[in-house]
Amino acid sequence: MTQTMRWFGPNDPVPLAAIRQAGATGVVTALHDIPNGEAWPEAAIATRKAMIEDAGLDWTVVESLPVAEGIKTRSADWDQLIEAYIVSLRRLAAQGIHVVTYNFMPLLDWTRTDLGWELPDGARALRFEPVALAAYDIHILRRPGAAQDYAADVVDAAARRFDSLDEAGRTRLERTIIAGLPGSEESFTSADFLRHIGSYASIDADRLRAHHHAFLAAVCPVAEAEGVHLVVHPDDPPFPIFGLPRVVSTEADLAALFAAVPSPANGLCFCSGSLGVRADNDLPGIVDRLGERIGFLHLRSVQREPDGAFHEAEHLQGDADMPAIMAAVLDLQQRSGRSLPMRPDHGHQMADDLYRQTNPGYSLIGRLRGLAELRGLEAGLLAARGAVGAV
Ligand code: DNO
Ligand code: MN
Repeated sequence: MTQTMRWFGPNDPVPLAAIRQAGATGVVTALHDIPNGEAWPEAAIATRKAMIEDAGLDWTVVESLPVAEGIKTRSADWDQLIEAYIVSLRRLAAQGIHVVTYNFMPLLDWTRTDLGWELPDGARALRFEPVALAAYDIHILRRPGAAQDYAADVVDAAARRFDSLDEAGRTRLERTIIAGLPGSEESFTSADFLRHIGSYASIDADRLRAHHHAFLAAVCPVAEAEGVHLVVHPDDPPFPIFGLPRVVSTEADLAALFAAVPSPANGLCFCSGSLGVRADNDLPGIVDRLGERIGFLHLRSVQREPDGAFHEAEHLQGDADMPAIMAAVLDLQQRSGRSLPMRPDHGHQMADDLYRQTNPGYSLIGRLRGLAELRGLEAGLLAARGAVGAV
C-alpha cells in the first residue's frame, strides 16, 4: 500500500513534517479555501503541490473535490457546476494528481453526536448516538415532521435527553452536528441547515440516485480520458438522517452505481469505518467483489453499540475484521499489480493531542498509532505469505 495521511492545508495544526515522520510518503488534501462549485485555479493547485513536495511528500489523492449541492439537486446552474468540476479534474490531471475523492450525501459530509467521547483509558473518540441525533433534530433543529422518522421509544428518549441538557450542552450538541456540514464553518446555523434541507423536499432516494448517475455520466468521460480515478466515499453514517436520502451506503448501492456508469473512472474510496457501521456490509467481501473499482482506502474500525449507536474504535479493534480486510487488499494488489493509496481514517485524541486542538478525528498521535498498526499488519501478512517487503 502507499501510506498517506490527510492534511488540511497550511492551517492544519498538524504540520507536513510530522506526517512525514509518521512514515507516510504522501498526503491527501484539498483546496479547502475554494468555495464549493468553483473551479480550482491552476496556480493554487501548483502552489499547494509544491508546498507538499518541498516537505518531501507527494500529493497522492485529492480529498475531496466537493460536489456542489446544485449538482445533487439538479438546480438551474447544473451545466455550469459540471463544467467547473470538469475544469478542476483536467487541471489536477495536468499536474499529475490522478485520484479524486468525492461523496454524494445531501448537505452533510459526516455526522457524529460527540466529538470527544472519553474511552476507559482517557483517550477520546468520535461517537454517534441516535437518541442524541433525534434530540437535536426534534428539539433544536425543530425539523417539521422529524418525530415521524424515529421509533416512539427514541422520540421519548430524545425528549428526556433534551430536557437533561443545560444550555451549554444543547449548544455543544448543535455545534457537533453542524461541524459535519462541509464548508459550514462557524457561520452556519441550524436555521441555515433547515432551509437547505427544504431544498431536498422533492428529492427521494430514486431521484438522488438518478442525479448521481447524471453527474458521473457527465464527468467520467473526461476523467477517463485524463486518467483520473474518481472515487466515491460511502455515506457516513450509512443510512438516511434528517429525512434526507442516502444512496451510497451498501454493497448493493455500490454495485448498482458501477452498473449504471460502467466507465473505469467510476471508482470507490473503500472506507471500512463508514461501511462498517452496518453489520450487513461484508467488508472483506466488498474488497474482493468490487476491488477493481477501489482507488483509495480509508482504514479504521467502528464499534457498534446497542440501539444503533457506534464509536470509532482503535484501528485493529472494533467490529471490522481488519486482518481479513488487509488480506483482501493484499490479494487485490497482487491481482491488479497496483499499490493502493491508503490512509488511517481518523484516530483517537490521545497523549499530547489531548491538550491541543486538531480537526475532529484528525489528531496526529492517534493516526500515527493507527498507521503504524496497519503497516505492521500489512508487513506481518506479507511476511507470512513469504513475500517480505511491501508491494
Ligand atoms: C471524514 C471523511 C469524509 C470524507 C468525505 C469524502 O472524516 O472520511 O469527510 O473526506 O466524505 O468526500
Ligand atoms: Mn472515510
